[in-house]
Amino acid sequence: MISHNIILNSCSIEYARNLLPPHKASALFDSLKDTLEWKQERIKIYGKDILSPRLQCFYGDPHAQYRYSGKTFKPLNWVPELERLKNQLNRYCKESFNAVLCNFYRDGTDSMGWHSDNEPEMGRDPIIASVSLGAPRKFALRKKKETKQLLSLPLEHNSLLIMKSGCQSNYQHALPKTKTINEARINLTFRRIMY
Ligand SMILES: O=C(O)CCC(=O)C(=O)O
Repeated sequence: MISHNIILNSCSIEYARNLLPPHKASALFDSLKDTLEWKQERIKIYGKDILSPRLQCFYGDPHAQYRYSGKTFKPLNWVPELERLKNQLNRYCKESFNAVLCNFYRDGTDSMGWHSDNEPEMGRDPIIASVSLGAPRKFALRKKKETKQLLSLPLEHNSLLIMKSGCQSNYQHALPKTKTINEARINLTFRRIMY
């Protein structure tokens, strides 16, 4: 795995390609697509109840409960593939992730809006490890309280993005819609929930 560090003013990011051997990454995409308990949630954005523009599910240790967009996510029990990946990432990042929020983008019209992962149950300025499988999509970054986008990083199949110190406290990220993508993508964001 070859990784690159991106250091911005008050935030650091690591991006690595080839997280898994190629045949394992493709098999993992197929298996997670077919076996995880994907749901299209109703979420609250600016006080409005809308259908989320992606499918989601949340796995983790039994008490690693997570509140997000006005909803409480109770973790489903780890499945072996996610638990193995969590253990691998804990070793690589020297972290103790205990939950993973899984996102399924059916095609380029699915997306995630601007936000920071700054829920209090993750503590101040958490580290988040984000695994991408399937269609390539662009990850956008901007400073909090500013509208100018600073970075558009292509997240390839079988890659790992680690959002390190400063990313959640000083910046926001998004996964914008992309008209040219017709294929699905899975994103797994490993987090440490404190309880
Ligand atoms: O799909 C992605 O790469 C972004 C996911 C994300 O921002 C999140 O789960 O908080």
